[in-house]
Amino acid sequence: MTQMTPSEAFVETLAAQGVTHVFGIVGSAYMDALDLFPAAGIRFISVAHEQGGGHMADGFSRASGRHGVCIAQNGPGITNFVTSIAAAYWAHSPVVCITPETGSKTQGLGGFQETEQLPFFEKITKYQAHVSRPDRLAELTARCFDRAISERGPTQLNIPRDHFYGMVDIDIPKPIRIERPAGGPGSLDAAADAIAKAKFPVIVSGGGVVMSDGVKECLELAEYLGAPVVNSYLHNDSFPASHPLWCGPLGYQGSKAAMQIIKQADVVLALGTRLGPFGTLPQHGIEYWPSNAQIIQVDSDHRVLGLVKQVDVPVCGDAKGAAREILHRLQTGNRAITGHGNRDQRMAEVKKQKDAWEAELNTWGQADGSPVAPRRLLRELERAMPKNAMVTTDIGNICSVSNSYLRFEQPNSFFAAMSFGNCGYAFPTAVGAKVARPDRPAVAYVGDGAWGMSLLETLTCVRENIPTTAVVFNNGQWGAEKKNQIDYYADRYVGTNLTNPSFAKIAESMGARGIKVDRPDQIGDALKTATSSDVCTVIEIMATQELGDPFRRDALSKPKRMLKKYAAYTVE
Ligand SMILES: Cc1ncc(C[n+]2csc(CCOP(=O)(O)OP(=O)(O)O)c2C)c(N)n1
Ligand SMILES: [Mg+2]
Repeated sequence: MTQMTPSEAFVETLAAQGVTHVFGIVGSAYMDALDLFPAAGIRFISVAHEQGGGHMADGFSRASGRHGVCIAQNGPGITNFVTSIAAAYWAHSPVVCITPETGSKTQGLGGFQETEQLPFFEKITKYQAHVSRPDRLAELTARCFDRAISERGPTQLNIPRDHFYGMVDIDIPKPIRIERPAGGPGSLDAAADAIAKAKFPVIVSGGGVVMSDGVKECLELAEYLGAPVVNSYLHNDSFPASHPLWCGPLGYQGSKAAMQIIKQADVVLALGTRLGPFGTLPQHGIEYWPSNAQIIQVDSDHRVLGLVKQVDVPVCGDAKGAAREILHRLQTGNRAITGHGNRDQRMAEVKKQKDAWEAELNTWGQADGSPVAPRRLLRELERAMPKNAMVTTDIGNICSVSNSYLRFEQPNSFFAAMSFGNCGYAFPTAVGAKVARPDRPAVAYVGDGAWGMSLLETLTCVRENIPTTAVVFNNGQWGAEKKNQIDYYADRYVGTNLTNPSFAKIAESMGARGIKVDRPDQIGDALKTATSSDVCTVIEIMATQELGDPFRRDALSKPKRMLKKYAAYTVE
């Protein structure tokens, strides 16, 4: 045991857990520890808004596979984290949210910046630790880091501010990193049996494949079987897009080829995916989920097995290990592989569906003109995107349509707002990703409405020298929501039109580079300039108001009104 102050114990524990960056806004509540960050080898990245700091921790984690860490002042600094921690929860990001709290001696008296900080995060964290005594600060700090990684999600470390002071005798805990099992041998055998008998096996490659570093294992299994691979919703980086077996992403604005292929499956191997309800809804008018197929679902979290879709073979295991074990069983057991007999037909079908989808994408909404049509600008961006880029996407109509135009060769490249779906996610997440991987371009796709929520983090990029690229789609509307007013509310626009300033000029006045683009032929050059630059760049693309399919056709219906006053508001 060594004698030290709790602040020293805290920063020493962070360092022992491999922490190199912490995102947040300075506050007196933890200044005694913050003072030691530089000496402990930790860079404190000072952000513009704590929500941005939480998203940056998320982006840092998703790009690096390591913890993301954020910290703020008790009370309002902490409540500002709530949205970003909820987003990180649904992105399965191991973010440690450090929440210094009002002093234990005055808790409950209603002093300055006091609020109960644990309830806000109760349903959006995997674990919450409250530091009840200074001599437990190191222990509980370490536990938050261990559990964030092993349970794949955010954890909260709540520290009464007076517990940074005093003197303790402790040992700094060693990090606990568990080896994830591939799954039980019985369920892996059953999975191999079902796959061996499949005439048309299809693999859904999910986020778990990325998180377990299992793309290689997924690819080897797919190649051995000649099984087409579709990405689960918003995990477009879970299989190399140039591979002949790749069919593209399922879900909202996903690939018609992927949908037409999985529709034909008699056995589906859902690898590292919870098969979330939003990500498996019918799209493009295609009911693609093969309800008569046998479904094998592999996930390291037993709670999501069979939760949304009926499954025949649940495997509680790591995606990488399970793919390797299933392949091993197929290669070395006595099972005849039915799918080997018709591999060529399957490959021909994959090629046919992909060619048809590409042909459609090449003509759909590709008009020349100024302002630029959404599908055209997305195709131009896709063509100019550096191969090693990391791309984040926001929630909005154009961002969602981008799902069809974002293809990746390597994992840890695509960080969408996932199922929490908050506007304002993409840009700070790209900033965090850029901090984690300064060697790779980081590009955020953001609608103009969502840009209003997130543009302030341009300040962070300038102040902290983080050369992130934001591509802002200026269509003068909260387009995704306006689409509902068009489809369901007889074009009555309440709150969906936006009057905008020049976002390029705002960027310039913040000290970043601003590029305004209003013709298709300028887009590629602008993106290349931005992504090869060492300053934060905001590309403002003037876009038409054209809108793609709505998000929630499943949840809306034509309005009925009963009161005379509102009779004109009924839509037949
Ligand atoms: C924090 C938050 N507030 C509101 C919404 C509801 N919402 C979903 S999409 C959207 C419109 C997005 O508009 P914009 O960013 O301009 O992109 P566009 O749809 O025009 O491409 C809104 C308001 C949300 N998802 N998140
Ligand atoms: Mg918009």
